[in-house]
Amino acid sequence: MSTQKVSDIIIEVLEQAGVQRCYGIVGDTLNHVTDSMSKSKIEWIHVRHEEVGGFAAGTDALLSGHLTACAGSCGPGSLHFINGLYESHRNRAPVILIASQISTEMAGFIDFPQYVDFKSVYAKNSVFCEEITQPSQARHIMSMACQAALTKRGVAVVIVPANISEASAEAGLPFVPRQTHPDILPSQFELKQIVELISQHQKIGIYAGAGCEDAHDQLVAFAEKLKAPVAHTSRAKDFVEYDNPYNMGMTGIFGNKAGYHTLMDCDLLILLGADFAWAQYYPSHAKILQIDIDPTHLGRRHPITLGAVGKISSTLNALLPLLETRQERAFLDHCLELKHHSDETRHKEERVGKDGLIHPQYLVSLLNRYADQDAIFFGDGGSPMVWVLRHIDVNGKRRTFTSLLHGTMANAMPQALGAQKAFPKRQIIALCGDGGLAMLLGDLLTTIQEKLPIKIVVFNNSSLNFVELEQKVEGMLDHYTDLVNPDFGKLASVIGLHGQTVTHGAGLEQAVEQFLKHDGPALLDVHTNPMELVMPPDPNLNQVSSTSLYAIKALMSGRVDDVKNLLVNNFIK
Ligand SMILES: Cc1ncc(C[n+]2csc(CCOP(=O)(O)OP(=O)(O)O)c2C)c(N)n1
Ligand SMILES: [Mg+2]
Repeated sequence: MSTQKVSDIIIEVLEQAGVQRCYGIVGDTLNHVTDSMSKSKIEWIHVRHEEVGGFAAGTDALLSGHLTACAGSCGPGSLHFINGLYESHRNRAPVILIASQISTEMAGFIDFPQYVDFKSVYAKNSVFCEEITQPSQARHIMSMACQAALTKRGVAVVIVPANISEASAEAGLPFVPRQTHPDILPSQFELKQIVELISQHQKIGIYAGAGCEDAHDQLVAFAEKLKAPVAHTSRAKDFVEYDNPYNMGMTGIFGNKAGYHTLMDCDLLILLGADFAWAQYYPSHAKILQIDIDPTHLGRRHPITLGAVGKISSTLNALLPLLETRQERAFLDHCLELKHHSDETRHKEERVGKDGLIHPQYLVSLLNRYADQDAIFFGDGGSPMVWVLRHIDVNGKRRTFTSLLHGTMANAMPQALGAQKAFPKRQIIALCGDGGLAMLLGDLLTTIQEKLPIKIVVFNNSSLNFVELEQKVEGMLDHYTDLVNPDFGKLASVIGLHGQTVTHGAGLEQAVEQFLKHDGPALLDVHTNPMELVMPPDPNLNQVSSTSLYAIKALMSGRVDDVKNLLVNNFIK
């Protein structure tokens, strides 16, 4: 009977499932797998920290549409992926981790060095998590892992002990990973119920989520028929914001008044593929209709009146012919007026401050102006994500990514690496916090080694600013948020990137323009104003009075200038 080495089977199944790239760091327990991979078409991307590989693989998978792999050595090696893979899993990216393990005769045996129980680490953060304990299981387990990642959309983990990967397996049943693309629609009865509920309401608000990917035209036609304002979640920005006269932007703490009132003042709220978590931003009096591809999402964030399961584009296609075109647009016009005011305020913020002070909004408006029309932007958890969502305009080709489901720091540069791998010719821009970039700084070296010409902008505010501002808004004095930074521009130059540091608003426009044109990896370190509050759309009295409380405490401890700057920058405009 013919036999095949398990490591060769692993790589063969990965190729059958469409894997083109694998991110990781080698190690002894992984050697047979990497040896087999080196003879395949799969490209190995050598990162400096596995967490970076976990972030990069997820973005690569989401942008390329292909299953993407990570692989690590036993113990600390495969453990290090955890935060990047948490992010990727939450973003529903099809990724497979080959977590190599110490040989089975030692595994789990009285705390053998480097043994980590990967099942207990990854089981809850994956769509599949199994160990190959017999060579004969390899093809079956690998096929089901790839299939789960592709169809359930998330991270699959296969644990492979070193002695298993080098063993030979007899040819067994020819399992292969399968992927299908079913169209899912509510039943005819449910469609009728939806139409009836819509017909009973006048002030309709639409809240569009990431489920609206591929549904832009249907969504605009739906809003047009109902004369309904459309608010969107952060993850739906790229699919909803452009060419849409009904777009109101976002609600929630990063949103604006138009988005907020679209949800709060309607009498029927229609959730389309939206799973926004914050209950305080849902209306208390309105009826809620929810359509989502995932049945478990129905009513999980807020009680609803009616729910249906369906792909948003197909469901809207089915609903559109059943709906009358409305003429009444008072609610829409009110929201449009609010949107107009929010846009004006937004543009007013995009300026150089007194004495050349660089407002982060100004920096992002320049990136917005000079970036390519199909650029891909990444914002670090922290304040950069807010500026990306508010000040980058999309157009159907640009993409924006922020970490809002996992809410992690340090995602932007690693995710940009993965995006540049998926799209070598597109302009990839990472907007990084000074705290975020420093967290995974070692992988700046990956831009050189892997020849990835990403553009990195550092929002250098010498602080963990998002948290500092949270502390102030809660009326506390800020603690433990200071950062003592190097000159990031010089640091980048030393390791081989194009690096520049800008401290004054006067030279910023030219610097941004040239930096974006640079042919190779580049880093622009920009000293930005640390006193920029991220105000929610309807700041309630509580927050304003808490900020005043901070002001009183800061004054009492002699921090007069801090208070003055905070007031001037945020309240006296
Ligand atoms: C891995 C991780 N650690 C800590 C936090 C808590 N946190 C959220 S934002 C933030 C500050 C980010 O600072 P920086 O990257 O400098 O960006 P800034 O807000 O200053 O622009 C912190 C500490 C987190 N979200 N993720
Ligand atoms: Mg910072």
